[in-house]
Amino acid sequence: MLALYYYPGNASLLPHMMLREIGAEFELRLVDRGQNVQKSAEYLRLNPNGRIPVLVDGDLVLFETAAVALHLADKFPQAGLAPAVGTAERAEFYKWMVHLTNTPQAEYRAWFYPHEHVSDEAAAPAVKQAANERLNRMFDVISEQLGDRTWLLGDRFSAADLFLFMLIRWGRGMPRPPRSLPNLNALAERVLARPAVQQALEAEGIKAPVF
Ligand SMILES: N[C@@H](CCC(=O)N[C@@H](CS)C(=O)NCC(=O)O)C(=O)O
Repeated sequence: MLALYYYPGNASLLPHMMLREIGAEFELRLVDRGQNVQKSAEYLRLNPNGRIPVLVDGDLVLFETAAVALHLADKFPQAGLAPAVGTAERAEFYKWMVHLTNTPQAEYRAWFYPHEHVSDEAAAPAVKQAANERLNRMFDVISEQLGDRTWLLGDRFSAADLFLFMLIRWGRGMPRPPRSLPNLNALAERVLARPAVQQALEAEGIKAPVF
């Protein structure tokens, strides 16, 4: 049995969209951030970092979004969310999954949680501003790499596109939202048009404008 611990629009959206693409049976379990449930003793037993998401797959309890995504891609190869192991395409897929998780996703922590990066609260706005500038440069590079290709891997859709879509969405409140880069906007529109993505957004209560 698969269960995904989620909060609407959080990093759990990536595995959620994947589960819908796969057509797997799964249970969605809300982690009520309004009540800080991600820091409760019960949740900390699943993820000692107190962060969302967690995937439970039978006896397996997995945290880290990218690890969850790679596991789902491997467990359901018929869904085609990752290229075959050992191919050059698979290597490119790893590159994007790792880059997206350890570069823009990690940088968003500073944008959304600047207070975690300062000992003096007065410095938080400067941290946020610097995160904004770094994120802009990261999205410039991703946009340039994507070019006018349909997906990050070229003609082939993969979980990396869902990941990028989620990160583009997170930036909708930034001074220069990632969607203002035409290549990124085009990719996000393509992802948004997918029925599985529509289902995931609807289940999480996410309404237009999505990004
Ligand atoms: N590296 C972690 C980061 C997860 C993360 O930062 N999740 C956010 C939501 S998008 C969260 O749990 N925030 C609540 C908190 O930190 O208390 C992952 O990818 O799973």
